[in-house]
Amino acid sequence: MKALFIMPYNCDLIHAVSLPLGLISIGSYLKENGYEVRICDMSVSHINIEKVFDEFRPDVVGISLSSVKHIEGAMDVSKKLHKKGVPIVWGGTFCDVCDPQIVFDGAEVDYLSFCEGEATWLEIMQTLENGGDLRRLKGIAYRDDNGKAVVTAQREFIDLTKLPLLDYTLVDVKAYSQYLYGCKNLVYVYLSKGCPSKCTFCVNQVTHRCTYRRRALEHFMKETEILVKEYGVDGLYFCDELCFKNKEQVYEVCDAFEKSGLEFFWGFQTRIGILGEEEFRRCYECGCRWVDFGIESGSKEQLAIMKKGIPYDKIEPTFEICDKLGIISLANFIVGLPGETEEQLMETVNLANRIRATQCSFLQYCISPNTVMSQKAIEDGLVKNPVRKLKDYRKIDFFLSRTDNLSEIRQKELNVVQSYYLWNAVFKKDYGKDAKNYDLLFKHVTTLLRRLSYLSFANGVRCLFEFGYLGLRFFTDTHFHPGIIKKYNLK
Ligand code: B12
Repeated sequence: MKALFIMPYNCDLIHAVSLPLGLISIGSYLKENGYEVRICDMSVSHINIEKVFDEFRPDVVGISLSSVKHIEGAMDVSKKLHKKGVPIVWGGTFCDVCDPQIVFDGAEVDYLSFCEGEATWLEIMQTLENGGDLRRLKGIAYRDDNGKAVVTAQREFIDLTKLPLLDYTLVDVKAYSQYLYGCKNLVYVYLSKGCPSKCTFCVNQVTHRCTYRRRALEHFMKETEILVKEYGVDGLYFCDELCFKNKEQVYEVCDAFEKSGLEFFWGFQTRIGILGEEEFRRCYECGCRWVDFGIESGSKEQLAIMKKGIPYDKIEPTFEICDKLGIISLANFIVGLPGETEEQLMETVNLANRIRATQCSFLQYCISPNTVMSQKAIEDGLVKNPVRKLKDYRKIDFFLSRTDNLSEIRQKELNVVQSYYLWNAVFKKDYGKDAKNYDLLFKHVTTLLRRLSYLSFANGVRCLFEFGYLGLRFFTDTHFHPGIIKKYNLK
């Protein structure tokens, strides 16, 4: 029995490259259980997927959609492979939050698989092997005879410590290496899943039901050794939504890194208030060079609405600690929140100006399917153009803001605030002593050049156009709106 997994072409042409960890995890699990697996990542190389299908002759095809940016590619691949007559299954974070009926009405897909894929896939393979009915499986959706979407019972989470090591031979690891923060060969990795917080804008409440689970550190260390020794990896970007739940976990991981004697830099995402100066110092000693914080807003009212739950008085001191230790600190904000006022945006900008973050990033709020915040905005009648068709999901874009502006702030003002900080980040020279000058610019240009090397002519032109369009927008927003810059005191 064979499964072909596909990471579709990504229409976000300037995105970062990331190992398809979800597919590698499912693939490793199936391999361990005796099934044959192939992973094709169309977001990092040019692949004739029909040719691969004809050569490999899989019994089932799985397509991964981690965000709305994969919809276009997934629709295209499904259309090409559906005629081959094997079941097509979509999975990944987008599927966890989408409306299944909209997906079935818009794409040639047979099943949706929700949340974690490992156990579901094992059952898919076993069921197909025994000639059973996939519609009996938990955690999926299928079309009934009238075309109506039917969702089966929810599947329990698995014990992550029981999963096998990630089998990196399933992909070409080199294709995912990135230049970033002084690393020449950085890749994304993960040690945990989920986050116990209940932030109303986040999909975590659906995807991980506010649970937090960790993988076996021993497994993670073995994988790290393989990545460093066999693939020359020199940087690890933890893509965990919450890398450390408490201080103990920091020391546990740092001790393991130190004991391993392996050399690499690393960085992670955390919440304000979990780690103090001692923990950040220990992290730095063990190679940590950057930390990503979700601050979201400077307005206490907005933070309360979104149930962010971070101690406001610890925001500034935390960035000071990072600055003192030489850790690159990234502060992420969301602007254009439902009902957000100009005064609240000013509070956010003031906070961004006060903290000593290496980089501040402002994303524009977009309706995100199945989140508490979006549901409320829909109920409050703020959303004029709700998603009705699969293609509508593609309008969700945190940079180009193609969905309704739900705040009380003019769209132009939101654009200028966003562009201003982004422009400054990209053209920022100094990213600390361990990083390169103009580190972010370097990263974007190298990613773009690499993408151009394998894109088709049409997509290459589209990629350049999109890159140019965004660059021009950020430039004009930043240089031709002195009134807005003065009004919000952008620095
Ligand atoms: C790495 C990452 C990226 C990478 C790309 C990942 C990839 N290869 O596609 C980069 C940096 C490019 C990225 C970009 C963006 N991302 Co992102 N990203 C992540 C991140 C941090 C980790 C994903 C991961 O590898 N997890 C670990 C693996 C093991 O889990 P997994 O991927 O979920 O896979 C499991 C299941 O989903 C399922 N599964 C996965 N694929 C399949 C396929 C099949 C067939 C089946 C059955 C099951 C299945 O089984 C897997 C194993 O259990 C997640 C947050 C998170 N921690 O999950 C956000 C996340 C997926 N990203 C998100 C967003 C919003 C974005 C952006 C749109 C943000 C932006 N700045 O514009 C961009 C989109 C651009 C793009 N190119 O996709 C959101 C998605 C929200 C949503 N509603 O869809 C998330 C959930 C973060 C969040 N909390 O908001 N991202």
